[in-house]
Amino acid sequence: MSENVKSLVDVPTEEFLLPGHAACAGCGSTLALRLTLKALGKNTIVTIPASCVSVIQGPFPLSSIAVPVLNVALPATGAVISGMEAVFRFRKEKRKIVVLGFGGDGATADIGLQTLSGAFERGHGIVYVCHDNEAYMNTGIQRSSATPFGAWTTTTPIGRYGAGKRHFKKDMPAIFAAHRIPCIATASVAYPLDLMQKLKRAQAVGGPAYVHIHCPCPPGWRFPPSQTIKLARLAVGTGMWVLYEIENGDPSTLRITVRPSKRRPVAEYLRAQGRFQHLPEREIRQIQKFVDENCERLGLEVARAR
Ligand SMILES: Cc1ncc(C[n+]2csc(CCOP(=O)(O)OP(=O)(O)O)c2C)c(N)n1
Repeated sequence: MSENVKSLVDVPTEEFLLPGHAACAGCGSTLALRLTLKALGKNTIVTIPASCVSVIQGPFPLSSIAVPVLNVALPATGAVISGMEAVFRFRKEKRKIVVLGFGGDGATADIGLQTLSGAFERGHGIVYVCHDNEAYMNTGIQRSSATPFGAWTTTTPIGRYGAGKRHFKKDMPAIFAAHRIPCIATASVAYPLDLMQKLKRAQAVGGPAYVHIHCPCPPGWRFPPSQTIKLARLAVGTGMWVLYEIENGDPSTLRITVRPSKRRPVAEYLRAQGRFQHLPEREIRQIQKFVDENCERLGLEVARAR
């Protein structure tokens, strides 16, 4: 299998997420899992905290995941994968086993942040993927700290008791950059080659690696299942989600990997989803300003299409 996934011919043909899983149609997280396992290969052990993915994999003893899987409590992933990696190291394991954590944004940005921060600080040889569908989807669309500003969720309602989420999305890659781990990357299910390339690199660095994948969710974001890739691409095309990688948390190494030729207005992305339908123009402008500033900070200085 090629170490690089630069073109379609390099894509591994082996599948480790098999048909018959229990995901919703158009689920971005499922695609992220499929591509992640494809890139990391058969010597992967995946640890999954409570999330949509722990349901998607199927009920015990049946599973659609064709590598060893460990289901753990929502806050525990960082601690579990640290321990697993330490045992392999202690035993001088000869096989190159990839110790993978695969958690949602709730598990990563909120409930499991402490154990993950500890794992990164101790420098374990782990790969952690956040499949970010921007809310606690498995329990019925509650807001997480990764939910974007303005989004409707069941805990950020619209109407008498609210106007959608009032806080901006927490910047997880920046938080982990402050841990100075060797490899941090953002990815999108709309750019599978870029995504797999980043996972290959995450696997190769040997130290902690963090890959944050943007994963549209049709029922949670309120859009038709056929539009998942279109929306994921629009997130990148508007600058709502920027694809980059960074080494050792050093800002001078930050490299944008997918650069839209012209950045589309964020309104195009927001208007395509039911969760943002209530937003007044004033708040769309507020989001545009936030996105413009973030793009500038990351060095994505492409002209905006009008
Ligand atoms: C400590 C703890 N709090 C709450 C729950 C209930 N719970 C199970 S899955 C889940 C949602 C997790 O959300 P996220 O990590 O974003 O993954 P997603 O469901 O979106 O895939 C919650 C809140 C739990 N299992 N453990």
